[in-house]
Amino acid sequence: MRKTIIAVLLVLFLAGGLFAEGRQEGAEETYKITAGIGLNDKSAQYESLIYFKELVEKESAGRITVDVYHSSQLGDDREMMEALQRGEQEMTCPSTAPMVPFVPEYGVFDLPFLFPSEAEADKVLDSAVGQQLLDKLSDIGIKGLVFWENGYRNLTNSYQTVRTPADVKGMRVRTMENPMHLDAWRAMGANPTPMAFGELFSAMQQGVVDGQENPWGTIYLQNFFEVQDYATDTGHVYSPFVLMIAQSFWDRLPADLQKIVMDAAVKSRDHNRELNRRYNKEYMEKLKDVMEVTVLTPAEKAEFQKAVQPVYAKYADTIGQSLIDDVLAEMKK
Ligand code: KDG
Repeated sequence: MRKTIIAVLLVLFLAGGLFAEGRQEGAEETYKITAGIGLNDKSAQYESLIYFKELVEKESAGRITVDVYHSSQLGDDREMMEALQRGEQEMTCPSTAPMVPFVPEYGVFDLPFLFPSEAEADKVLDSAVGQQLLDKLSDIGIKGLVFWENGYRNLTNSYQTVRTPADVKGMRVRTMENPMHLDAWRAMGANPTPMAFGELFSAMQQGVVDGQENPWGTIYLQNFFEVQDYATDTGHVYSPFVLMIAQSFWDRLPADLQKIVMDAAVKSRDHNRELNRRYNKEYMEKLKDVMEVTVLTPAEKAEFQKAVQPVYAKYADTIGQSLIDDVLAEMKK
């Protein structure tokens, strides 16, 4: 009798071990990445995620599958980051601006007119300073993989040509959910209001806001020109994206699969920047056919730059002056 009980316990123990692993002996465990983004399925962001998916699925020979959801189907940037923290979603790719409530240091990228060119942005984002910022995400249960690009943001509005800060006086401009963006637009004289991306189109359509700011590709591909007649190349801030994965998921991945995901992330970064830059150029041209696009002279742009200067002093402490200095030094290298 005793022997039978021991034998039964042994069988149960071994079976339990197999079930806990979630696989049959001899078969390899498979993993699923559910990835969500805010932009639609025409965006460079979506195409880059598909590129990442195809690479990972091919290189892992099907051990990892990636399911992609666009157009905020899984929630807005903040909600998706929270889902990553809870381990309920594996991947997302927010702009850095709505990440600031999670990690204040990301505010460094919200400093208006920080990066004079995309090349300088790449230099900083791919440097040790950029890596430190990606690593900071582990404090909040997220693994930062690489920086993708959203791009330089430009103002659109529904009622008039904008050439000077005086032209935005009182304009109800939607911004991302970020205090520095609100302050920058207040400093320019506008009446900004923060809002998740998924609510923006109908807010413009219903006249809840007069304007918004986003890269050219987004303005075109999200059909914003249907509800906005005027655009100005303010280029007031360069908006990076961060491709990120739930830390709890990452920690469960075997080392060989972590390498496949990381390698694909790096490849997707280069692909994304190339594609996004091409799209932003092409779609700016296309927008000229469907709305009035104003290109500022350097002197006119300088007016906007001057108007937002107070933001630098106000946020130096929150971001950390030494981080700002590191970013500026990296840019000059
Ligand atoms: O997935 C990214 C989008 O949700 C969002 O970050 C796009 O730039 C954006 C905005 O204006 O909210």
